[in-house]
Amino acid sequence: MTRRRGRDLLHRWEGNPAVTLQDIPYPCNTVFNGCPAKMNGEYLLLMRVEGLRGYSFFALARSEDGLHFEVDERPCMLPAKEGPFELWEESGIEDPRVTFMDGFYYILYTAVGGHGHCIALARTVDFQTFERVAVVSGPGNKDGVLFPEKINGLYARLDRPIGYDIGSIWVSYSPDLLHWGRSELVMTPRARYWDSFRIGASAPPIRTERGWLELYHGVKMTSSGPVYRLGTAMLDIENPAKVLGRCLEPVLSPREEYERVGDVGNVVFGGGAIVEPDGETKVYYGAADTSICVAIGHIDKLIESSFQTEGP
Ligand code: BMA
Repeated sequence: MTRRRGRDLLHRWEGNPAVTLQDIPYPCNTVFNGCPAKMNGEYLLLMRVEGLRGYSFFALARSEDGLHFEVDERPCMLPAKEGPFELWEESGIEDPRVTFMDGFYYILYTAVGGHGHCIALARTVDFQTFERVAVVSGPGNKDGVLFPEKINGLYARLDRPIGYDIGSIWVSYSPDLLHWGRSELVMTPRARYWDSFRIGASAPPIRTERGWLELYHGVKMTSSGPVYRLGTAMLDIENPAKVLGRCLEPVLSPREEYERVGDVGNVVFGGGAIVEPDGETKVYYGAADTSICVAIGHIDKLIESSFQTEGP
């Protein structure tokens, strides 16, 4: 008997979408994507929301089970209206990615200013007040994710500079989180594949016994526009520029109506994951730039997917 394969390795939560515009207690345009964190046993989701004035800011949702969320009464972080960050954030802040390290929740996010997209770093201990640390890239860079520990004595991040119009994933290092360098190429788009047009890190890297598991987004350009999917790669623990494995097949593709249709259709845009003690992994993703959804898999299967070699 032929084995019938699942449509995707990750299984959608049947209650999807988890957060939509209707869940936001104030007027706004849309909900894009979010990154999860756990604090004192509570699940938090730091979300990119677009307000009526057309720029994005961050809002916080809370949950006891990581599935049913309630959104706080007010946005938690707005674009800076004064000081050195004002210029960098004049058109909004986007795509926050949270990493817990040394007692702080660090947030790499995209600062959208008059000169383009830059990566900025903020930190918080309570998700109520956020301290801006620094703008940590020049314009033309985004999709920054911080590793949860130092590598060979240095902080490390993945990011996505655009060179010759090609978006690839790079790694950079820093002694103090402020000064970054020693940049190396990690992965490029692959001609013809689901990730042929552009790629970027989606979730902060997850330490596993086989290496750093990276959930990344890949874009394929079609005659009716881009399709955003989610895939896996495995990076060497000591040297993340070394790719040990990379999926051939995405682990999540836009198939449901809420992923196909919305402000930007055909988008599943990963934001982060929570690995539970039993290995169950909840992946949070933006669907069609209109809601935030949850897809669930086992960490072992995700690891396995990053070493996939079979398939025509
Ligand atoms: C990226 C970001 C995301 C968005 C995605 C798909 O560049 O702007 O927030 O979900 O595009 O439109």
